[in-house]
Amino acid sequence: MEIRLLGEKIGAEITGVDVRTLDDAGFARIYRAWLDYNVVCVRGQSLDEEQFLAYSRRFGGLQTHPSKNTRHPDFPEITLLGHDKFGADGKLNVTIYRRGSLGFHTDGAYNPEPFKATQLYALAIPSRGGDTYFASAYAAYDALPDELRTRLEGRYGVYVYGGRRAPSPLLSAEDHKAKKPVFHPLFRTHPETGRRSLYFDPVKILRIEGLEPAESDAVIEELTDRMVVEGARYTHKWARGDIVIWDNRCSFHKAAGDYPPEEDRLHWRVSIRPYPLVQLAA
Ligand SMILES: O=C(O)CCC(=O)C(=O)O
Ligand SMILES: [Fe+2]
Repeated sequence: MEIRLLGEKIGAEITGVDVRTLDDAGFARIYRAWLDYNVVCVRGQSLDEEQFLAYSRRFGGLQTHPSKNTRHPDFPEITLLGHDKFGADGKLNVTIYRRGSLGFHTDGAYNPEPFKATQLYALAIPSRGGDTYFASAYAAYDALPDELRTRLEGRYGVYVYGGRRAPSPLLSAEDHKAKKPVFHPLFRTHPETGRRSLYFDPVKILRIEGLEPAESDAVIEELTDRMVVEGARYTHKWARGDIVIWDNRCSFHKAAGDYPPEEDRLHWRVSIRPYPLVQLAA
């Protein structure tokens, strides 16, 4: 197995493994690389749904995503990305095409305990475009001006699915109404690495608790500008057979949303539960 850092501080590539036959020691190396580099790509895999789920479960339990209309019909823990992009009328479904491309974000901020990780498996990749951008939330925290960090210490962001925008068509109207805003501290300590990071998602945030609306909006804007730090980024260029996992506790990501819409860009996607944490053999 070879592990190679591809990006700046984050984003590692793993080659020379078959995740179907990976032993515990091999898995521990991948898991540790993932904690160190926040985003890890295992290249060249050839998996069916059961095999993808079995490998994903090694990172923790799986959580079914709230978007029911993009669930795999036979494997509800799998969300289908890019599938059924054209409606019966032949029109491009922009919600599917642009999913994840609205802005840098972290998955599951609308949950009381957000997903620990998201993992994608690439089934089909377009001839150009369709990258995924990543940025380190540790670096974002480290780079905050002292004044801002002091002002926001102990403050909470309030999040809901869809954030300040109109309800997303990915949720039914009922499911959307049932969603209660949740609170997360803006700065958090990673439960496995002990490192501090910025926890923020401009796509799902409603407000910063305890600030007047104008100040809350201004802080949201400022954090949006500061969440992606130069020198701590990784752009993933997909190949078919890639498995990419990212850590939602310490990184941000965004789909480029720019590939030729008439081409296929298909993934299976799973969300990993926050707890219990994985215990690795020594
Ligand atoms: O399709 C991608 O590149 C990433 C989409 C995304 O944001 C996600 O799956 O959480
Ligand atoms: Fe996402």
